Amino acid sequence: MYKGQSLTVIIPCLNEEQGIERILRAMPEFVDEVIVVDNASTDRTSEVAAALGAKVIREDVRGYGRAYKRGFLVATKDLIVTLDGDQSYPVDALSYLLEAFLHLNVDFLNASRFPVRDPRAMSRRSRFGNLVLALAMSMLYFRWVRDSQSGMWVFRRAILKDMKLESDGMAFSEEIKIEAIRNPAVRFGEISILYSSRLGESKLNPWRDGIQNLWFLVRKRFLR
Ligand SMILES: Nc1nc2c(ncn2[C@@H]2O[C@H](COP(=O)(O)OP(=O)(O)OP(=O)(O)O)[C@@H](O)[C@H]2O)c(=O)[nH]1
Ligand SMILES: [Mg+2]
Repeated sequence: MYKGQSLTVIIPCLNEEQGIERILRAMPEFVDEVIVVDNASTDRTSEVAAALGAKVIREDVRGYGRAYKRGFLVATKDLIVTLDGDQSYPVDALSYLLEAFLHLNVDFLNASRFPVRDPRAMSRRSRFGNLVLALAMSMLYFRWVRDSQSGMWVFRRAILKDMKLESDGMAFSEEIKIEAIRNPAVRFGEISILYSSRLGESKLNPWRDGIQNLWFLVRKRFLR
């Protein structure tokens, strides 16, 4: 519970046994519920997460978006906070994000990884790709969002009922932001956080996911 708001943290994980341990050990006391969504990891992600008190949900179909949609069905608290299981997003910035969320009086707060302060945290190629995706999203949806691909958000669980979330893959991250900015009843904000290099192996396929996400932006804008 944080200033009267109960809190669910959702973390999608595919083979993140190192990261998830560090994150869960650092999870602040005020978090009411932690859900780890695992798509058949072959390492000890589930065991580690369960041992450290998280509710572990198994989803049989792979995919980042798929994992989130499953997690949302299980979440029960007022606010949902998300982050990756690889320790790249700052779990110790939770109270800072919640303060900003409450102070800005928004319904969806996006944690932007930019400007990237640690050059090891993100390759130049990824920085360039992220800039292209941010510009494309802003032009297509008429709203400047610096980090369309950030995996850390704080939002009211109640806004999910008006969202049409279809992506099962990495495009889910931009899709949830589009659904938020397209709804005039949802107040959207963005602030910077400190992004670090991940533990464990990346699940991102930069070219494939980058092009798919760009195509997804166009398709969602014109075909749906
Ligand atoms: N449950 C589940 N989680 C996934 C899947 N794919 C990726 N993830 C998780 O989603 C998060 C984001 O994936 P990452 O590999 O970190 O992608 P990224 O942050 O864009 O790339 P990096 O900068 O290399 O970390 C991580 O916590 C992954 O474990 C999946 O198919 N199922
Ligand atoms: Mg990551």
